[in-house]
Amino acid sequence: MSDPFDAEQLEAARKIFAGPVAFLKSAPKLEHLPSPVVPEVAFAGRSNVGKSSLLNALANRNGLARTSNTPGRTQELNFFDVGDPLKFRLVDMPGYGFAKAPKDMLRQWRYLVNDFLRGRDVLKRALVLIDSRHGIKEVDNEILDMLDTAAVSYRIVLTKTDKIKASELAEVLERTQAAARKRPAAHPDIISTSSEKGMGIPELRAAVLEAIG
Ligand SMILES: Nc1nc2c(ncn2[C@@H]2O[C@H](COP(=O)(O)OP(=O)(O)O)[C@@H](O)[C@H]2O)c(=O)[nH]1
Ligand SMILES: [Mg+2]
Repeated sequence: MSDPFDAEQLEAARKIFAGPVAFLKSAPKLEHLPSPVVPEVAFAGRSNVGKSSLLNALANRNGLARTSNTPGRTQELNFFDVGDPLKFRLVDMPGYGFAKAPKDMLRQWRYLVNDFLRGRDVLKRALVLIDSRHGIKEVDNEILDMLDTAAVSYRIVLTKTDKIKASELAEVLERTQAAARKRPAAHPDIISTSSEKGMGIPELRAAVLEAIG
């Protein structure tokens, strides 16, 4: 499955996320970014992949990141402060890949995400969410390419694993791992999660902590 994080790492991560986690701000444009004072870990994924649910599960707080069924209209980077004193930030990146997105919106997404990935020195890692029912799709390859090109290290995280059988999960895991091994900036190990069942959440917390060093 995922990396063997030891008990100590899992406990340290649990403690941090049991403490203060608070929404800081939304940045629709790069000039609205908060000052880069602490390390950041970004979450990316296609619209409806379960990103908001996973952020809520990570922080153990229900209304932190809004969950909804209406595919993302907003093209913003959302920043969350973790720790008091502030230790690091989580960045909820705008979703992609929803049907009927106007060309303008796609262009705006591309600029915002690309500029952020290339210019953000404090960005330590990205976690790219992939729906376990589908695996990596064509729409996901663009963000993976952007991350590889910008040399931002990332990990692939499978979501909604409660929706598939164990045999299907093993199969998608293997396929996704094989794809990750071909990508220069990808971590070779995949984390399987279910926000619904709480599966993989301790490991994901540990992966965030590991990323910020
Ligand atoms: N069964 C199941 N449903 C999930 C899970 N995570 C998210 N969902 C559902 O998938 C839909 C999209 O979730 P959301 O977190 O808003 O996705 P986002 O668009 O990526 O932020 C919602 O209806 C969630 O309730 C999960 O782990 N298991
Ligand atoms: Mg969302």
